Amino acid sequence: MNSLDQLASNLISQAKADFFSAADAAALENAKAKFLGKTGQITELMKGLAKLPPEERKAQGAIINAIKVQIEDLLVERRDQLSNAQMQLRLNAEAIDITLPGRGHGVGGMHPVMRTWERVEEIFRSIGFDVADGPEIESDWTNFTALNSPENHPARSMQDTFYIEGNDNSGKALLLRTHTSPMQVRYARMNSAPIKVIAPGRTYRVDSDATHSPMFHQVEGLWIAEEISFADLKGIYLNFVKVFFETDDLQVRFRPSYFPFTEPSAEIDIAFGSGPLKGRWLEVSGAGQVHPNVMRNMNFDPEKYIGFAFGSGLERLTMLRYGISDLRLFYEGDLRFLKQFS
Ligand code: 2NL
Repeated sequence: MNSLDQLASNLISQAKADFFSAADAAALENAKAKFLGKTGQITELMKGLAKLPPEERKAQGAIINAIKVQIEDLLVERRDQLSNAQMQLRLNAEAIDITLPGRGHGVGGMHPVMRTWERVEEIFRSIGFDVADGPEIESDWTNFTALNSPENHPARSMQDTFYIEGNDNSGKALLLRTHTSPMQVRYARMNSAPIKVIAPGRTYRVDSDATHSPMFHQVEGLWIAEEISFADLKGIYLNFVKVFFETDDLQVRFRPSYFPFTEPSAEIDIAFGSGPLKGRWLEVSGAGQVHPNVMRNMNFDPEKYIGFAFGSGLERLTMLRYGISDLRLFYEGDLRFLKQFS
């Protein structure tokens, strides 16, 4: 064996020992530098070729190159080994037990206020009322003017109503509806008598405390016909609360009140004959005979037709039905509360 062959076999066994004792990728790269780096042994041998006479250079060059290729192969082999080991560690650490049962999908439930909304629709549909749905962004005219709200009424102020920046196509102010009455105005203007409609939906007012939310739900009812009276309205409302609260042991009373859109106006109170709220008069709705100005704005002749209207808060009805004492529970999204209704 000549000296170069000896050197070759030494270098290769040394590289093999160094590479395979390197514990990780960083140690392996250090070991690599010893042989293949700028000042590594192979590189030094290559440099030495320049000093040789041309006839020896070719043969020696080929041998050094062969050593280099073998060392590079060893390097690649160890790199693969280390990265496979690394991968195996990760796979073990991140192992998942595919025999475990799935987590499943939680069953969603309906929000208690939505339950009330659906119940109210169902009850009024069952006695021939239509259900109207419409925009939450309304014009000042349908929300206030058509409903006989005086131009300087406090409800119209920025303090009480959410106004939308900018105007509609005809330059009129836009706002978030403060009640669902504007939908009834739209409905009445599009239909002819007799009219029996409810308008449930979201409404908005600048108001936020323990008993007021800036967004709340309302249901309004409108009944326009030729020969109807407060007695008919009372009958319909009594039927509604009896079905809604699932009891016949219930009284209804109308108490004089004031609204700009009705004349005369009343508050509707109910009293349960049994249960935790027994004997207490509870306000559940505002109501009244639709004001002649409002009848005209809905294109009905107030001399020919009579209109009755009422408005109730869906949150209020829900609280009474389930015995909920704090309005804020509806908007907090706390599952401990919500799950009780699903
Ligand atoms: C309340 C008061 C009320 C109405 C709503 C109404 C609708 C039209 C015409 C006339 Cl289109 N009136 N709605 C009437 C009286 C009272 O609600 O405090 N609700 C919670």
